[in-house]
Amino acid sequence: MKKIPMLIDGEWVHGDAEAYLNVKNPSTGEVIAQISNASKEHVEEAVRAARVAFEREDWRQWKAYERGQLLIEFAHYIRKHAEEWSLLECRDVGKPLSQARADIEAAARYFEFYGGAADKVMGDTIPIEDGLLNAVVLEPVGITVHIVPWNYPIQITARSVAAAIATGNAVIVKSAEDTPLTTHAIAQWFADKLPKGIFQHITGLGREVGPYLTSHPDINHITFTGSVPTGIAVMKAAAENVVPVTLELGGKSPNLVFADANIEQALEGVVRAIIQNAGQTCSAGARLLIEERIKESFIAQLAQKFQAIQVGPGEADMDMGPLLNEQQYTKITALLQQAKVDGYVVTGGEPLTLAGYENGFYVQPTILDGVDPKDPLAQEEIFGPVLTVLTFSSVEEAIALANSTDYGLVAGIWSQNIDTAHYVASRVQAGQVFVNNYGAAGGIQMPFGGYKKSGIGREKGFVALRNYTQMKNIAIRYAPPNQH
Ligand code: TXE
Repeated sequence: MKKIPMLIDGEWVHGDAEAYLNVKNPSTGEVIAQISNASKEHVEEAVRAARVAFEREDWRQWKAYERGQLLIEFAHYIRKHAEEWSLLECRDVGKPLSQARADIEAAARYFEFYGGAADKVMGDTIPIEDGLLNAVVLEPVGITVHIVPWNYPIQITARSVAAAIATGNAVIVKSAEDTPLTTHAIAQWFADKLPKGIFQHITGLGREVGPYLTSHPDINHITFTGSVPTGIAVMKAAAENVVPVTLELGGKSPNLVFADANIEQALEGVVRAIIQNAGQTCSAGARLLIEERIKESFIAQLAQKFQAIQVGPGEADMDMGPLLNEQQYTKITALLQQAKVDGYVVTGGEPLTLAGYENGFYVQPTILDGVDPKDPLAQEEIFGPVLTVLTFSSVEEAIALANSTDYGLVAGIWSQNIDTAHYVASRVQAGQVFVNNYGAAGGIQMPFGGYKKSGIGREKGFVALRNYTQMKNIAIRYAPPNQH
């Protein structure tokens, strides 16, 4: 069995041989690799190495454009190996191959985008008085920790790591226990391109290894994507050492469909927003808010589309793949079972057993209707291909429903009325709002993050570079030379 080593201080390191963790292909249930469960000592060593690497003159001497060039070179490398890397991601996460291909391309674009930005991270000058030059300088924060979830491993690693390296930090990535493969591939590339200790990769159980990292007194920033409870734990650990955090904690994002929408466009958008990656997407459109007077025909057409969705193993590249693991599968099948008993299921609701893939974690794409807006099915992240329908009769009711959860990551608005679209966009509590589309093809350049419990701070786009820099104000007094 292939054993994936960690990258610590420029060395490939295995943990305790007794404590390897299995990595499974969700499509087949097969073990495809094993990873080490890092110890506290591994984490100590990584942080120590990162500090040495960050302080060393050779990293300091890298010019901003040289860091950028390296990231762009990496983007080219990723594209050259796109098919191989797509297969890796497809087997690791279970997602359909073409969705994995899109993730690989997105990762290449993050490295390209932040590579290009590296020498454009500019400070400022502030006019104060004659004889005083006041400069605001942006410096790297130091050691940045990146805790990555399993749903989009390469994209989520790429988006923060690229920004952190572009700005000159030393990076430690902790990949999710289920999905380390593409992060390991990234580590293999950086291993001999960057000074040792500038990029390190740690693997292991989040609940054990995570706190070693997040509570470490010598780290300078944490970027975390995952669940709200774990995000709170990360923030508490960081608070002990006054370490800043960027948190992206998922959502229960609404798609608001008004009667004047282009119905075919809205149907396509609503389906894609919940089916992509089997609904295991932080920004999934998990709630459909539909205007009462078109509800019946819209749901009937939607149900037909759901029934036509082909579910299969990632490599067969159908519309939808399996759930990630047994834990997600058990949680979601139990929830669907109860929804059936409660009479909410419009279509779907069943686990799926596929011939030849009996150990994969498949469920039917599902629509639920009749759920109380306060019910957990309408409030909490399910993280599966399950769409909860809620109904509104006025614009104000639509807005109130959209804002009725603790989350606020993304919202979709489907309307051809310019007033409705603008007004709702201005009232909806979400970090990203899409009108007559959902997702804008990945949105590498767009600030991404949440209102309310969906998180703190923003990733993607230029604004994310700020997460990895700290501001220094330098005031320089000068005078005519003859007065010295
Ligand atoms: O998440 P966790 P899990 C949501 C989704 C899913 C649920 C549970 O609803 O059903 O979370 O998934 C690491 N300190 N999202 O259990 O625990 C862990 O190893 C530091 C939404 O996988 O949040 C992994 O790398 N790190 C989300 C990462 O945190 C810890 C994506 C996420 O794990 C840790 C994933 C700790 N104490 C799940 N415990 C999104 N926003 O897209 C775990 N980890």
